[in-house]
Amino acid sequence: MTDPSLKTGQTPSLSFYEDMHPPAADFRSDILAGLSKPQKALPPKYYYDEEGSRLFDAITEQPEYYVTGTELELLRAIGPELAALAGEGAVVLEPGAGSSVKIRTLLDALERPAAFVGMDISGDHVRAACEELAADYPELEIGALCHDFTQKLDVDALPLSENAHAGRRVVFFPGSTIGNFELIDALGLLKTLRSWLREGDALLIGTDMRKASETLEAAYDDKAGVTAAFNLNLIARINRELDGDIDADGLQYRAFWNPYRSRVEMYLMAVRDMHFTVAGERFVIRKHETIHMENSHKFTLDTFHDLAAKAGLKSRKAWVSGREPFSMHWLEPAGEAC
Ligand code: AVJ
Repeated sequence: MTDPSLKTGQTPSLSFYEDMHPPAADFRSDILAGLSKPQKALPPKYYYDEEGSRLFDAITEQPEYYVTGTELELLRAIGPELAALAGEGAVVLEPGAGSSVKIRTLLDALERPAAFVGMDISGDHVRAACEELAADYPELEIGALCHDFTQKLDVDALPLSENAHAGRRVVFFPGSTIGNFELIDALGLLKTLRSWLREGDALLIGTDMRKASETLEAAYDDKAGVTAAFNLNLIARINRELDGDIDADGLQYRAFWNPYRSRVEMYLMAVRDMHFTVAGERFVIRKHETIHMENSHKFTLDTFHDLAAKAGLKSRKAWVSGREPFSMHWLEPAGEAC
């Protein structure tokens, strides 16, 4: 399981680095499959190449995109309550370790946390992020895992100290990333996160909430056009990496609030008929036909608690931001998942 060249001791700043060898994503076949569907669709996980990650960071700085700022503000405000719930010596695990400002806010709020374990599908990414954290938190035991959260994970088997294993586990899943998944997959992911918890452990998860459609549609289609560029960047990536010839000028970005499914849906819409080739395969998109790019589900406290309950998680405490409605949930295992 452990890459012998990366064992403890050879990575001085980290307590451990383990590569769990997540199944490699196949960009080519995923894109071709998506473009072949009757409703064309592209998987949002491919947004985040270097330029895509830069564009996403730029989205979080747009005045209309309240999500990131609101969550951070809320996390800061509830710090003392989180410290009380977690107690001393907690172990924080973060799947998709990305936003170091949020994890730092949490770690700073807690009382002498024992350990942090970052996980990401990109080994390089998680290792770099955790090493940076280790430089600033010398007291903390820090491990990095190259792991995909759809894979099995035995947290008891992680090479943490005995002291850390004894601490309360807090799985941290901020950003309303859960909202990106179809509800059935969100449920599956919650069950997976639930399976990492013992009695007394917790899942701390951020979920964006339903609000006025104007606010939502502006947040996902900012005036400066950064979200549009973020979507069109995936088209550029397909053209570059899969020898495609999609004319991005013939595609317009559209985001709308679907109240019936409680989500913002994002599309690229063709303004005229277009024929194009990707990886040697030919496609046609008709005028006004769309490519479904992404969903961002929004919850109420009740709808999220109902979903969590189906995953065997009960709410101990929820906080709602006073700015734009955004919620943080402290969930604990409740019996078995159904
Ligand atoms: C990263 C999934 C939380 O849904 O708000 C933002 C992604 N896409 N603007 C979100 C996103 C366009 C974002 N998440």
